[in-house]
Amino acid sequence: MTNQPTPSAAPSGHPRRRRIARTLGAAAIGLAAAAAALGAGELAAYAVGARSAPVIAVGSAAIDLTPTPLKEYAVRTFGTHDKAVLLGGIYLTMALLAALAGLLAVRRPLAGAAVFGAFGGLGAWAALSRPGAAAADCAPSLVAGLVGAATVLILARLQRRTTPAPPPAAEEREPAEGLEPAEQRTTDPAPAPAPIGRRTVLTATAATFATGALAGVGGRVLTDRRFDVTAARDAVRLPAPTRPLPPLPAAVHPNVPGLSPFTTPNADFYRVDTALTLPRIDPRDWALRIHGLVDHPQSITFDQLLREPLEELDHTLSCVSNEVGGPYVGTTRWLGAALPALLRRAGVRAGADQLVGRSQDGMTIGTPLESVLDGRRALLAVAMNGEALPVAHGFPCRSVVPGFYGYTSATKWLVELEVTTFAAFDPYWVRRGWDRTGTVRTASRIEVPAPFAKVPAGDVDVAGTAWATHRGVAAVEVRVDGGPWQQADLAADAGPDLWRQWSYRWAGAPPGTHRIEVRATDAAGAVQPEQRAAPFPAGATGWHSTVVTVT
Ligand SMILES: Nc1nc2c(c(=O)[nH]1)N[C@H]1C(S)=C(S)[C@@H](COP(=O)(O)O)O[C@H]1N2
Ligand SMILES: [Mo]
Repeated sequence: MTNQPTPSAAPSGHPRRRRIARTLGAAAIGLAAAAAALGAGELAAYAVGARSAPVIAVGSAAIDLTPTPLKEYAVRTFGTHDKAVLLGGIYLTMALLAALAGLLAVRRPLAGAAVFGAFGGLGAWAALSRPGAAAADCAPSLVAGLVGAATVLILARLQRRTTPAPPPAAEEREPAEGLEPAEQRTTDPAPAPAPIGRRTVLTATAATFATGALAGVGGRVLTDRRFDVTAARDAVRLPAPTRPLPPLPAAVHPNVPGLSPFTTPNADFYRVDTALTLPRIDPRDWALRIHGLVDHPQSITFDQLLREPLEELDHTLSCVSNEVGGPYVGTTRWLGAALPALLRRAGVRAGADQLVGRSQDGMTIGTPLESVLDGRRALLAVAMNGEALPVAHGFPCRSVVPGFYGYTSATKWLVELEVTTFAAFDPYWVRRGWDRTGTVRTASRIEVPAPFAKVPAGDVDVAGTAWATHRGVAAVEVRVDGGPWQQADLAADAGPDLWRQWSYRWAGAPPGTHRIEVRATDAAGAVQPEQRAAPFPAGATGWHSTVVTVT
């Protein structure tokens, strides 16, 4: 059969090129409708709140539903970029589905619209499934679904009017041939509207896409601005601690170039959490509820918290997901109110054995209550390194309990403390199979020389950090090429809640490729085991090693 180009529409007489152009046009219609949908969703989120935006809601639900092994893989592979990778994946998937919905829509407009409706429904469900969600949170997704469906209907209708039913080429239309006349009758009631130029449709599609993208970016910017707490954070006047600590002695750091500083600058402190958008809490709206198995439930405002006696605590926080030699550990000087004093004021009842922290975004973190009350310096922290907590690290208040990984002790954006039992409640990570106690395992890492570094033969400085939080580090040993273990020089000990930095002079290093290994011994005398264990379910074990080339 021969192809008969229509007078105005075809970019060229060639059937294959015309078909490609139509296909691309249809896909573009889907993408434009998706952009319009997301733009509308972001604008609606301005009214409701950042985490109700469709992509954020779906992404947050995806994080919670991701099986633990996949989550571990993501953290291991993408590190702190895991959230960007997730969002990129969601946008890409949506773009593909939207393009397919566009292809569907030019043949069956209602089916294409239904895809967008389903998207909106999924987003609404995701938004409502978030902990503490309000009914209004589903609005941005519903708006997005409606706008997407309407847009794809309008654009698909325009597209169908560009070619007044050209006699289809056999290979082009065969499967749909039987349907075509019926369908055209239902959607294009006679008399058929005047045909319009292909260019018009293209322009409308591009304009829709641009408007949607602009609304999306603009909506996000406006929402960020509306819920911004930078000014409120800047306005926080931190009281002087009633128990100030002296500055750390310089001797805690073995002055080896390339070794990380003893105290981690706030900007470099690792961040691990499930928050796709940071909770932004104005301290004037914040209150901490202490309840559960207590005689006198409490509610404390931020001003009241700042009027409590504030203590300083130098402490090394680490993440259970940290691999051997990994970066998810940092040392900071916290400022905060003593957590045990507040719990005692509330009157902890007999039988309670778990303290559960709840964050504004619904995270739950459980700590053994006995440990919180055993005399260690557990804090409700309001500042790190002399600054109000950065928003990413829990502003305005988080808990800190030395000796535990972050996932069992360090609730950021803390709004609730519940005194309960392990039998009664499994917190977020425990429900996902992680160890319910989360005691920090002894760890040590080589930082200098860097992995695969080339160093000149002779004396080589090796240095790193080791931590066994709340037990303390008693010794660090280093060996080269599986030789005898040698004692490293430990820098000054600033306390058991802190990491300890160390150095070792490798005298007369000979040319060649060498493997350096490290292991630490905690203050109880337990030597770090050689056996490798993955972070799941209770923290990584094994010796860190690094390979260097001596030239
Ligand atoms: N609200 C909230 N608090 C949280 C988390 C979280 O996902 N949400 N993650 C925990 C984990 S796993 C760790 S390791 C620490 C990390 O704290 P940081 O990001 O300030 O380093 O926060 C803990 N507190
Ligand atoms: Mo963590």
